[in-house]
Amino acid sequence: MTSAMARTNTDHIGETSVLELTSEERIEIEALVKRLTCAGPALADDPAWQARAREESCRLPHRLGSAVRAFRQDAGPDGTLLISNLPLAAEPLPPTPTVPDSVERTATGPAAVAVMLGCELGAVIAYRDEKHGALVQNVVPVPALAGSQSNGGSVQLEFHTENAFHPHRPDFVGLLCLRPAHEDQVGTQVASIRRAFPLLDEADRAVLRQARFLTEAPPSFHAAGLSSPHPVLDGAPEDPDICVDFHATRALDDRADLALVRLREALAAVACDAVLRPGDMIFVDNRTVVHGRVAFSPRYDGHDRWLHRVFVHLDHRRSRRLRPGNGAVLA
Ligand SMILES: O=C(O)CCC(=O)C(=O)O
Ligand SMILES: [Fe+2]
Repeated sequence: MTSAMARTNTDHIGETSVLELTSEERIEIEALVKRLTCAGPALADDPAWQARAREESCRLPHRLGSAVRAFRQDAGPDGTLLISNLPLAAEPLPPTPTVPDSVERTATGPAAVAVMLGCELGAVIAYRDEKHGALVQNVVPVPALAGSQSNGGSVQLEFHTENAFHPHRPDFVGLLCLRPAHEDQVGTQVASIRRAFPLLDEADRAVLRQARFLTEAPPSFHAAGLSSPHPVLDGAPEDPDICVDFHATRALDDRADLALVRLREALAAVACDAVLRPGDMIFVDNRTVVHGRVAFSPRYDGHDRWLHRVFVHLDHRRSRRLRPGNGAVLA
């Protein structure tokens, strides 16, 4: 195990789970990928292909399976699992896309890796109103979105729970790096409420547990959405879940706003940067961790930073009402 996670605050050297695959394990995964990319119709959104990917995911290296299982049981104090040395495509990578709502429909090697690992963790799902409902989405800088609070932007992306407004938000977000940024130091930022909670006083914790906050849908969602009033901290009083988006969540009163400001400070104090390299995939526990990204300077020259993103639910059945035909896409 090595650590690619650099803490911004060295007082909080963490227990981040990092699994570096051996070259033998990488070769094992390559064989599964080969079967998935050759089998027709190799389309990531085809339920038959997804079933094959689920089947092949049972053959992932044992060490990877057990790391994922342990992470699912308890994502740990940092709530992230970084898997490195994953195989990417044998053929040269095409230019990084630059269009909004870019997705990967073809079951390419990297798409197969992202879906298989997602299947190992749970059910891979998407939302009809976001990125065309595609299971494998591209996180790439887009000229028209440069200043936006979306993954197509290049300004600092505020800490957020993924799709915080949504009652069936993902349990986990997976990000697989295909190509690093030109600057090479563009970090996905993560901050765990388990680390930040001790920094909050009891009065702020109590306010954050009350339904005194509203959250809007992110710009990537093409249908407007607004949550009902919700708490930001929920669940076990001593080990709560977090649901907040520092761009899209607003407090309903001044005291709640103050608690939100202090929560943001506490999260910033424990934040760490994960600078993903090609072949790195990070899973973020969306119940206990908020994530964001540092600002960077894309060139839009086909060699910009490129990640694949997948969403995972642990209880597929719970969203059945929203999934027509029992498919993977929530309407
Ligand atoms: O660009 C990143 O590292 C993360 C972007 C993000 O928040 C997302 O794709 O959900
Ligand atoms: Fe995100």
